[in-house]
Amino acid sequence: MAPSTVDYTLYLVTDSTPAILGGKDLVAVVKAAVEGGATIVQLRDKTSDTSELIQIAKQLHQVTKPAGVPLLINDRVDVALAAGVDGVHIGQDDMDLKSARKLLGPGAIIGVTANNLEEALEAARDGADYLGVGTVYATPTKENTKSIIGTAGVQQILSELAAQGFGSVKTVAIGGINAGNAQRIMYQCAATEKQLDGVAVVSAIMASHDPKTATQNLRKLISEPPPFASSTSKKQLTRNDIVAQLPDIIKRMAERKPLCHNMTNLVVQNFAANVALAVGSSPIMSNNGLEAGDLAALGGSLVINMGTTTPEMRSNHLKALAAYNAVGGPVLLDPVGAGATQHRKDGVKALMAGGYFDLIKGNEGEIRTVSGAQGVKQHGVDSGASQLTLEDRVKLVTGTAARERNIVLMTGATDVVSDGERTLTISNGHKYLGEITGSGCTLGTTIASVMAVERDDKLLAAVAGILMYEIAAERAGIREDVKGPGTFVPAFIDELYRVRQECVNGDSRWVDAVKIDVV
Ligand code: 3NM
Repeated sequence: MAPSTVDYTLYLVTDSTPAILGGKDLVAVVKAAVEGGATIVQLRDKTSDTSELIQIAKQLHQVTKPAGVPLLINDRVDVALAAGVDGVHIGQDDMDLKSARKLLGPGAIIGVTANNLEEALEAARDGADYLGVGTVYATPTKENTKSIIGTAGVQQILSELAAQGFGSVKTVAIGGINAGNAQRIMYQCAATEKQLDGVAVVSAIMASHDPKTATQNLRKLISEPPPFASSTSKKQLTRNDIVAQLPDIIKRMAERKPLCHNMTNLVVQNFAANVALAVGSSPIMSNNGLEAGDLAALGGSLVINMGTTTPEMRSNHLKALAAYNAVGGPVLLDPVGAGATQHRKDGVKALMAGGYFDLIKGNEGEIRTVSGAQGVKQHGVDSGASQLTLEDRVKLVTGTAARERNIVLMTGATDVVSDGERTLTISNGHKYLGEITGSGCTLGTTIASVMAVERDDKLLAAVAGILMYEIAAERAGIREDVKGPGTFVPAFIDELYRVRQECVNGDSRWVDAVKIDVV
């Protein structure tokens, strides 16, 4: 098979260890996977003798060849030659690519493991047919991997390959990929101009008790956009468009009264539930991941707020995230105090590796942590003084949203919100929002409430939620009965309720206060 015609969509890497293969027969598993739709197979066996390996390779080749599925051998050029298979996969510590090519010839398929940009560029330069890019996520299958690079690391490699003229080298992501994340990885890694050609898995197929069904399921998932993908193209937003649509969006939310599921911190649970009621959604404050599946089926949205975090909460968050992702229910991440402690920094990574967030909102320190910036030091949950210019904030928010293929909101005196293509700044709000607890958290509740209903354009939904919230705060802040933060809170809840009622009654004068700029 000519290397250029290989289909890398679903790449099976074998593993014969008892922990993965169990009592199953290797050849039978590969046969089932090929029947299920694996498009390329690599025999990876670090323990068998050379003669045994050649035997196994020949047996596997009898299964893969008739199906037109290439078979490669991990590391062992000699075994590939002896068994007459299609090529090899070489790791960074194996024989070098040029020597392998000399021995195998131009018709062989040769792939290389690339854990970072330098390795990827070198392999592409030396003529690799494909790169196994990873380790995407931590995996017990290969514990001594050099580093976990996440989807962000894969994307960085993809865009640099394209930028440096290696757009034609094929790429598969590897490490911790399974039915729960394959679709999201393909989706998020399609954000750059160079897309992934497929995913490589070991345990997701080799450890399955039904490898054929597991393979079929993975193939199906990879071929379809994930449930949370936006189906419509992104229309350019102007200030006038937004202002014109705002009252109707809030009205639709109030009439639909969507469920807004809040997994939030101990400090703001009551306040967040009252804000949800005021804006017109139906709050449920369940922190139990085991009931998230039932709740996700009700068509609402989810807020995951990392405040007052514990290890148990993280596991509940991950369960709920998976449940909402599976049905495309919008999920908002509020990485409260993300840069404050190591547990929270790890938490952000674990949550972003565990699922897709339609929107991530945070203050400057939190969004910098989400973006992967090193050395962010947050004191508690406050952002502290801004360290970035507005231009830098715009760049960071737009870049992070483009990378994650979602919406990112950085709050501040001027909020910056973007879906990676369209970026807006909003300067509404009142200083008392900074003097009460939970104003950031309940902004998340408000935005999630709108996103539950306004799913086609989630950026527009976010903007509507922010404006409703911040203009209600302005109205509350200037009321005569408001003397300070204490009297502000009930007045603010009243004003959220009044804005919503005005929208329902067709009174849209409140939008005159909108302070928004399209970047
Ligand atoms: N190579 P699973 S990770 C074989 O990062 C291999 O280069 C990796 O196993 C790399 O699909 C890995 O079970 C194991 O997570 C992947």
